[in-house]
Amino acid sequence: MLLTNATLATMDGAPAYGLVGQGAVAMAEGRIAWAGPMRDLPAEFGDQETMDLEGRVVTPALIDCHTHVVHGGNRAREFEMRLEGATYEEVARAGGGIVSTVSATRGASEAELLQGALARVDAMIAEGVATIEIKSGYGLDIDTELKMLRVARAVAQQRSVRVRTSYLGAHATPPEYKGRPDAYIDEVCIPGLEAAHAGELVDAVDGFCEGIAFSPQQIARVFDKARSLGIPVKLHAEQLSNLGGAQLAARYGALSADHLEYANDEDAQAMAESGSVAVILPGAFYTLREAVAPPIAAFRAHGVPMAVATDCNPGSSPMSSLLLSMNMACTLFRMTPEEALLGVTVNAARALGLEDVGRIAPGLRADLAIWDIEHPAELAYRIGFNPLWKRIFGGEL
Ligand code: DI6
Ligand code: FE
Repeated sequence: MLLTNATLATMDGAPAYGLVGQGAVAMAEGRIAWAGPMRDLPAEFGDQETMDLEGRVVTPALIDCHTHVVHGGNRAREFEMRLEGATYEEVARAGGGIVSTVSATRGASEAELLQGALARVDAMIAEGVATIEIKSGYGLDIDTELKMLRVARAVAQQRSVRVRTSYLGAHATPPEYKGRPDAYIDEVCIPGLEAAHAGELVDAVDGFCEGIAFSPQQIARVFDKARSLGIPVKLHAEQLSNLGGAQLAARYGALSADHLEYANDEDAQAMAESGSVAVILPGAFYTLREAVAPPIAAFRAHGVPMAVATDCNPGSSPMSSLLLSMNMACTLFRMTPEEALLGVTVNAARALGLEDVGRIAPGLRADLAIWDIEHPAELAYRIGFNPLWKRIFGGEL
């Protein structure tokens, strides 16, 4: 297939979105065969099925690199409690929060979990998303963690979307281990990781390093196991306080550290040195009405690549719109629209360790989004409006 009369935002190296006016993209066997100005199109690509885009903007298909779309139940009641004055941490300490989603997830069948996840995934696909990261972490027992990861894999069977899984056994201490987080790490989290890895269910290992979750020392034990199994790591770090999670992640060469509201200049420097991506999650900041924004200027100054994701989860970010995340990243954190788009393409791919998506360049997968807009800045600019025209996944419309 050949796309012509396109405005290409290739996101491939060049500044200003890698914009190419009057562009064309040739695809073959699910890959991008050629992309550039129409006038330079090699003759060999000329005689294929052609779609005239009449100037529409083509970007790489979007990548949501941090989600918890597989979960049972919802937390609308907790939303009400927080509106009545309780904080996120108070709700969590009172047995609500993550642990209430754990009960609902344990109680749900695989089919029910899949049905719930697909509704959220469909909303993402409708906005041009073609790769989604999905975490476990609402099971907190071995069987339910494995169940969540199987459901995550099943999403990719049921829909034209690519899924990368993260094992998040170190998300919270379940009620049956209350006050014994170290025992939970030894008896459940690490054996669960081994079992999930043996079942080929794990693409990365994640953790939640926070006062209401796990200490850097506890996370380090999980990361040591990940390292011995050859699995890359990432970490929810400095979301509500600074415990040194970002620097821990950097020491393990993490793919990413995520949230980072309380990260500082030294954290940014350590992440730059390790090449870890800063995953910015404005939906959680917005929902929890946090006051401290992540140090975007420090990430920029140190050259830390920034990604943007939904964090789609029932508690702190009940949001499935990646376009809205981009808008929030700009409005709340002063990222530029170009940084936001890099954050859901190039840098989101990097946060997942993927090299074959996120840019429009020859040899990469033909995962593209075609938008009814005139300029790529419009993607971050509008609120609650979806200008997707068509999506191409592996070369298929
Ligand atoms: N940080 C978050 O924002 C989510 N998990 C995490 O570690 C929240 C999860 C939840 O509240 O259910
Ligand atoms: Fe999260």
